[in-house]
Amino acid sequence: MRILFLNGPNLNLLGLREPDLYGNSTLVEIEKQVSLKAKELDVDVEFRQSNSEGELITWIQEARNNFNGLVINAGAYTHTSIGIRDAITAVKIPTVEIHLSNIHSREQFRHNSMIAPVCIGQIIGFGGYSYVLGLIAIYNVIVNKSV
Ligand code: CA2
Repeated sequence: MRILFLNGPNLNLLGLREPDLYGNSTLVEIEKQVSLKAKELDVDVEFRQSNSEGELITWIQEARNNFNGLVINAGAYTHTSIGIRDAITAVKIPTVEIHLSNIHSREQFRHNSMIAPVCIGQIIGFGGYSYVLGLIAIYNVIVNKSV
């Protein structure tokens, strides 16, 4: 099983700025935690980050032939991007939306997710552990689908 983790804008700054909001862990440290769980589950994981909406859309399109599932923290594009939503719809691979913070306890403009309706579900508010939970969630969806 192959799972693609996508990260949107500014998530490359994790652990380096705004630790009160997003914690002290860098994206690389979070990825290490995910990789440990992935090994346990015998899953291959790949991590990518981009500040560009178009690049994220291209990666989602390409995932169709190469991955069984997608876990995405689209960052600020979560709240604005019809393009990312349309790409997820088009590829038809199971997708889990994740966030470090609880977007519902923050500013009003973060409450709406453009991509939520086309994802299986959301995991939000657990800091870096949202990524590990995202892996467990997508794994369960794919395994249960194939039984
Ligand atoms: O809570 C999340 O995971 C978010 O996707 C993070 C996004 C935010 O726009 C979403 O509303 C919720 C922001 C990511 C920016 O990350 C930074 C990390 C360190 C310093 C500055 C930004």
